Amino acid sequence: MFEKILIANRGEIALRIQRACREMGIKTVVVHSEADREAKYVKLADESVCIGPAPSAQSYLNMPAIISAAEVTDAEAIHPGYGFLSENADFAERVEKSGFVFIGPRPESIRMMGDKVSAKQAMIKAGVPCVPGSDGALPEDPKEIIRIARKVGYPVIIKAAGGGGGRGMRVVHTEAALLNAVTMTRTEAGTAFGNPEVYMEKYLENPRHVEIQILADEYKNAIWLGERDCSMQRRHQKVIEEAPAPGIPRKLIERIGDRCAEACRKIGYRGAGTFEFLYENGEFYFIEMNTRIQVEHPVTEMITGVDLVQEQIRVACGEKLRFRQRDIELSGHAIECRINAEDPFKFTPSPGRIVAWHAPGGPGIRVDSHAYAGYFVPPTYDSMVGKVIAYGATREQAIRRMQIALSEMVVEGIQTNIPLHRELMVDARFFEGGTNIHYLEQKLAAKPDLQKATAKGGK
Ligand code: MV4
Repeated sequence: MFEKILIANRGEIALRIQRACREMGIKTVVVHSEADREAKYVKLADESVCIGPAPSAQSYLNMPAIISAAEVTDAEAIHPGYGFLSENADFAERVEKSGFVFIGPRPESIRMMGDKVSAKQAMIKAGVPCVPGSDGALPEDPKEIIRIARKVGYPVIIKAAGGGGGRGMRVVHTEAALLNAVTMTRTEAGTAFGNPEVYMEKYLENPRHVEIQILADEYKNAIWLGERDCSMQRRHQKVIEEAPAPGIPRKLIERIGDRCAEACRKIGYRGAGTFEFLYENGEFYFIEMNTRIQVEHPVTEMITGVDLVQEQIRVACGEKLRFRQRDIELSGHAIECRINAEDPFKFTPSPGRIVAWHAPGGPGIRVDSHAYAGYFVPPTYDSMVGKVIAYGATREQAIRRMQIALSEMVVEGIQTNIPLHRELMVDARFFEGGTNIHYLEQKLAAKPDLQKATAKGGK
């Protein structure tokens, strides 16, 4: 096993990775920006290296600075967390060329999944069900594009090959609007991603967002660890995640999960990964694959008992997976509320000093956070200051426990979205389960005091 790992991230995930390392007896190096110098998780690490000023481009995205930090501290491997460089194939390659282990998939896998056209083609080939659409990238010929859209059927969605996570896409309802939309998406994609390639899919109007967690070693062993429902979102930012996904037939999910694991074997995937699906009218449709550990990984850990970060480290070190599919049993229900430093209903960021912090606890409650009373939330980064995860034998028990946890939690000095979570935990439609990706935005738009906020800050 590694003796020392460098953590190339910040905030709660830097602390989460540190905890995994400590449990495994691995020493940790945390790299940090000037803005994160005083954070407790930085001081908690065995070593820390300042890699630059607050802006990410000069610190958490600064590849030479991170690799130099690994060199001077004699770390053997680099864990990228999520965001920042976690899905940057060039970084993974440079880490390996410098003689370190990248704790994540091989660079070729990251590259394949980063290009949504090649990702989808690989999944079609591996037998994973995808949204009907163009075979590969759209051609130049306008007549061909019109023909493809007629075959797919309106509405269609035009997506950039280099996009993902909601960036670079456009819905088209009529043939009259088609070619202009394709041209605009191509132009934007060329500017934003350096790749003008676009593809077309049937637009699903009211899907849920359900994803499958996988783990694979470098010996073509691969397993899936249940699903997560991430439909409760606003502007592509997830707000609540849960596992299992309410009301979806187990047999169907098992079939899809097995396909995902099989796809991992076929492409020689290594590490943790997530297959993102849209789920509508009883069918799963693959859209993207994420090649990193995700924010919402704890809900999977709670229902499987598997420490995903530790397993990432083990398979990156060349160990064989310690689990077979039959060892993975899903039990109970877990819900995660992301706690953001923001206005709970206007969603404007609310950085600043936390003057009071009381984290909830008790049976089935897990809090993953780097925050504390006296912690300063920098204005420079993502507003997430932590996650509350509630586990219960049933979904009802998990919701009840989350209600209690949110009622106990105190954060003062900054605004947080805890009031929004308190409302959602008593929402009748959420309680029923199975709300789609538009539910939260529709609920917020229906609240009169929110329409003002939406009119001001909305699209
Ligand atoms: C779609 C879709 C409907 N139909 N594709 C948005 C993020 C990116 N991962 C894919 N996205 C979507 N792709 C087809 N063919 C609707 C979305 C979508 C969405 C998906 C997941 C979670 C939230 C979403 C919010 C708006 C749109």
